[in-house]
Order: sequence, then structure tokens, then C-alpha cells
Amino acid sequence: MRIGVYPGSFDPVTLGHLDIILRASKLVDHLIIGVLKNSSKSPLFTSEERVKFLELVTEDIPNVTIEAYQGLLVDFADEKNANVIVRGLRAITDFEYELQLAQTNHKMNPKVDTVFLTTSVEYAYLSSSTVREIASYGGKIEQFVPACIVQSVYEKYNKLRR
Ligand code: COD
Repeated sequence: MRIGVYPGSFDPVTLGHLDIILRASKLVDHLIIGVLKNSSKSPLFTSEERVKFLELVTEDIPNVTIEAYQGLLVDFADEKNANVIVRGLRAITDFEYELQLAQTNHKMNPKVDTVFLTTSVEYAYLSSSTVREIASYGGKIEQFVPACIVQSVYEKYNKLRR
């Protein structure tokens, strides 16, 4: 059985992430989306919220499950008996970081390889940080995130403003 881990912050999940999830789910038997709990990026959404968003967004994809993790990605991948780590590549600016991450992870755990899926052109510009910035100013995010989480993203900012 081929098990893939697609790790990230997903703060929040975007249509770019969803595109990678859909495509990766066809390459493996079971895709586990790993949501990093204690990211140095100080996420806006709690890990529980990020997991819930991903559960909603992937509810129609039968071979995808979501789990939060903390600590090293290679340890999480090992614990899940994963064969591959899936990452998305948007632009050359992603490449240096992704290469370093993949090589470091492979050095730490040679049993797991990283595979890269290139972004679909329509999502090449899209990132969670852009979505957060637009939402923080009350701008429209419907074209950037799955419809089922739009309201929750706005509600988070409304709560923060109170
Ligand atoms: N199109 C295609 N792919 C995209 C898009 C898009 N529009 N947006 C994002 N992606 C891809 C990213 O390139 C990435 O591959 C993935 O989706 C997730 O993105 P993010 O931004 O949510 O996740 P990151 O980059 O913050 O995730 C970093 C990790 C959490 C994987 C990493 O920090 C980690 O594993 N940390 C744990 C400690 C560890 O093991 N460190 C490594 C050893 S030093």
C-alpha cells in the first residue's frame, strides 16, 4: 500500500492546496494530510480549526485523512509508514526552501522520499498569507479558498476585531 503524507501549515487551506490534495490522492492509496501544530509561523488558526477546515474540504475524497502533528516531519512520516512526502511547487522562489527541506528530510530518514507536484497555473500566485491579508481588510476571498470555509475565515477576523 502506497501511503503519502502531504504536510503543511494550511493556515488556512486554499484552492491551491486543494488542487495538490486532489492530484496527490490519485497517486497513492492513502493520503494523510499532516497539519503542523506548533509552527514557528505563529498560525492565525488553531491546529483544531485547520484540521476541521481540511476535513470539510476533503469530505468527498475517500482515501484522504487529516492529522495534526508536532515535532519532525520525518518522524511523523515514519510513524504513519509513509512511502512519500508530497509537496507543492509554485515558483522558483519555493524551490530553494523545498530542496533544502527535502534533502534534510531524506538525510534524516532515507526510507521516505519527497515528490513535488507543480502548481496548476491558475493557482500559481496563491498562498495562505495572501488570503489572510485580503480577509483581514474585509476583501473577497471566495475565489481563493473552498466555499465551505469562507465564512469561518471572516468570522475569525471579526472575533479578533472585537
Ligand atoms: N499551489 C501549489 N502548491 C501550494 C500552493 C499553491 N498555490 N500553496 C501552497 N502550496 C504547497 C506548498 O508549496 C507546500 O508544499 C504545501 O502546499 C503546504 O504549504 P504551507 O505553506 O501550508 O506549508 P509550509 O510550507 O508552512 O509547511 C512546512 C512544514 C510544516 C512542512 C515544515 O515546516 C515542517 O515539517 N516542520 C516540522 C519540523 C521539521 O520537520 N522541519 C524539517 C527539518 S529542518
